[in-house]
Amino acid sequence: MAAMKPAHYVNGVFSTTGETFPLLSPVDGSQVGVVPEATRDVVDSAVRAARAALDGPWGRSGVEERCAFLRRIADGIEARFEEFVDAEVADTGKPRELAATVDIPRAIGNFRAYADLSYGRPERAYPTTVPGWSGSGQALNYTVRRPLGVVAIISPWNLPLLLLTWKVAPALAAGNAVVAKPSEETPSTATLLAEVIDEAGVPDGAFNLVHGHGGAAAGEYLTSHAGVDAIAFTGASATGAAIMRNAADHVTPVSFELGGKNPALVFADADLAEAVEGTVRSSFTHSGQICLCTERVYVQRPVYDEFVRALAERARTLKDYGPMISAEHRDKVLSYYRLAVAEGATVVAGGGVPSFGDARDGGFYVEPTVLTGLPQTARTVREEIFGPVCHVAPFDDEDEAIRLANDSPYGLAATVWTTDLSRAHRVAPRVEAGIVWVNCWNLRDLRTPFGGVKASGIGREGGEYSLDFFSEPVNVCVKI
Ligand code: NAD
Ligand code: 6OD
Repeated sequence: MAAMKPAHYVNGVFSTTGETFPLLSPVDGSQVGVVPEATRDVVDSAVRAARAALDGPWGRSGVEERCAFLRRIADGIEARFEEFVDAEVADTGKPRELAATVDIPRAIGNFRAYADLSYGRPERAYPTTVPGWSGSGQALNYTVRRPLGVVAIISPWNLPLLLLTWKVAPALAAGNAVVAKPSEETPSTATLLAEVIDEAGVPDGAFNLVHGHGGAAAGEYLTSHAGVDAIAFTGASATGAAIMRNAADHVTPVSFELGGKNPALVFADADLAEAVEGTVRSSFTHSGQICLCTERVYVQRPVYDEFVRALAERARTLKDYGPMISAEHRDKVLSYYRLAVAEGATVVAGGGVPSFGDARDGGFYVEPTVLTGLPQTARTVREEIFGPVCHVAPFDDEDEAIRLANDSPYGLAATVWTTDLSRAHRVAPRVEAGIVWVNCWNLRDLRTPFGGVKASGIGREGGEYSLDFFSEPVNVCVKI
């Protein structure tokens, strides 16, 4: 595998100066590259480059031109598709099929979707008459949207390019200048993206990329910078809280996509085989390292035993799964496996570290795990683990199912499994979550609102919701 060469990209120039840290493969723990750590000066120069871009050709660009850039970026990623897949797999260890069918195609899709959505976006006009006003008393009010300015984008390691471009595409479409910082664990596809953006001819400074750690490092330098006009962040809820404290000093607006402890509600009338397969996908895809993954499963009592048996059997047969992102994250997940047992859980599948008998034994793997028997108050049931694990508990009726689903500090996503259409429509709106899937999971339409309630986030992304966040309306009133 070619060594990964992450680099900063500031004002159209790539650089790797200064201190570095090693990039490890989660598959076998080997070093696959070195990452430059951005100093406060590097971050500052990126913010200044972004500000200057707003005063230059980028700031004067029209939506047609920006949409053309977005399409060129999508084409550029497509042209280097295999390279992007290789880089995403090297950084995350995720199965190649996942990167090739989800991560990289969605990154391309994000740029194409926002090219379409922002080009077709209407502005509003209001013909106004105010009786008694001097003269005609008539005016034309029209509302135009202008970019926020310099936008900081901070992204996590689990879907590196997908989640970075999910923000970069609408931010650029709306005319902002961007300073992005990807996770320190997954810098490679972000660097390739900078290359593609450079090749697409996007004016210098419109997109800048800095690498490095979060707290007391590049992430914090960026989100506390007085020159940043807005922050779009995806990551853990605790990190969101820290960023918000820094943002408060400059009253910087934030859009937050944060953690989850997502419930699945399986009713006795569900197609059980479908519900089991759906839960296998929703709990174990990318080894549970997707914010939308199910970690709490509530099953109606008549089918509870059968569901647990079938889910555990499927969990035991899973073979081609990827590792945790790092040794530190593996240790965190394993500490929850131990905590669950200490809290009184029955481990019906997994619960440990797999043995492969090959190089993967040096990697950061944990077994897909199914737990039962814990009270709703257990930390294992309340805290986000972000690994391939779910806890299954029984319920008796609809009201109890909804009460259990909502008894959480989080509210990102939920799934409801039922063949009763009326029940689906009754239950879904009562679940405290930003996204509720009925008889499916993670089926995405990029125009729909995406985000969480409670500790799972602030605001919505997707479609016009992202374009709204990345711009602000200005009303002009012309007396006629
Ligand atoms: P994280 O919060 O540790 O890190 C995310 C990013 O924030 C990284 O780039 C990191 O360097 C940076 N960061 C960390 N501390 C910072 C600080 N003090 N100031 C500024 N930046 C800082 O999250 P993670 O471990 O990379 O990702 C996993 C978490 O992200 C989980 O909680 C998961 O649920 C959440 N997540 C949520 C969504 C969503 O859409 N709601 C999507 C993906 C991941
Ligand atoms: O599909 C998306 O648009 C999205 N934001 C997914 C987030 C997944 C979290 O890990």
